[in-house]
Amino acid sequence: MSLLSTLVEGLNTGSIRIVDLTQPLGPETPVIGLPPMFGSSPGFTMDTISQFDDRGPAWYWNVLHLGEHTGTHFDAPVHWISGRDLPDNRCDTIPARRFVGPGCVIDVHREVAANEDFLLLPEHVEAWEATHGRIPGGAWVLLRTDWSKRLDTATFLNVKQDGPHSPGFHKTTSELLAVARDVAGVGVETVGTDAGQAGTFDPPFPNHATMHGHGKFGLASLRNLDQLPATGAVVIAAPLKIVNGSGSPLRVLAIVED
Ligand code: 23J
Ligand code: MN
Repeated sequence: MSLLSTLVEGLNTGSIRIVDLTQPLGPETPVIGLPPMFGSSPGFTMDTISQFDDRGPAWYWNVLHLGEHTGTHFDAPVHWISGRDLPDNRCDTIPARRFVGPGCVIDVHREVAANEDFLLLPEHVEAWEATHGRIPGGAWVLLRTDWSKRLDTATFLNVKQDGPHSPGFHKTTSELLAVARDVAGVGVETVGTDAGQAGTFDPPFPNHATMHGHGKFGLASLRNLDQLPATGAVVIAAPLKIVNGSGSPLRVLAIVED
C-alpha cells in the first residue's frame, strides 16, 4: 500500500487518531490584555446575516469580528518587529509545507503546578532529548503545562496586581529551539507564547522576539496536549491565508498512531 492509503486505513480502523488541539472559538474565548497605553484586541463577536428568515429563507450564515490573535491561533514572523523584514513572514506567503511537522511534547505540568511563572530552560530541553532524542528540524515543540485545564477566563489569564502570571520560555531556550534545533515553532496552552510576566523581561516578550526574529512560528491557546505522546505525532497548523496577516485563528490537528 502507498503511505497515504496506509494512513487512511489506519484512520478507518482506529490505529491512527486525530487529536484536536483547538479551543472553541466564541464570545467566551479569552483574549490577551496588554497595558492600557497599547492597542487592544477585541473579543470575538458574531452577527447573523440570515437564519432561515426574511434575510435568507433557506440559509444560515454569520459575520465574524475578531482579532487575528484570538483563541487558538498562529503567530507569523511579521507579528514581531524582529521578523518584519524577513522573507515569507506573513500568513499568505509562508509555504504551506512549513505548517506540517513532527510534534515534540515537553511535559512540565508538575513544575507549573508548583510555580505558575515557570520558564522552560535549555537544561529542560536537553533532559527531554536525553530520553526522547534530539528535536528534529521543522518540529512543532509543544509545551504541556495543563494550563488549558483552567476553563474560566479569570484563572486562565491569571492577572494579579502586578500583571498576568503564566508559564513560558526563557530567552535562551527560545534561541536554542529556533537556531540550533531549527524548529517550525513552539506551541503553548497559555494565551500567548510568552510567559505572563514577559512584558517585564529583557528584551520584553523574548520568545516572540527570538522566534519571529528567526522566522519561526507560534501557536497559542492549545488544548489536549495531555493526549499526545512525547514524540511520534504529526502536527498540522495551517493559518488562514490572510493577505499581510500577522496571525490567524486556526484548527490545530495532531495525527497520532497508537
Ligand atoms: C501582542 C503583544 C504582546 C503579546 C502578544 C501580542 C501575543 O501574545 C500574541 O497573541 O501574539 S505577548
Ligand atoms: Mn499571537
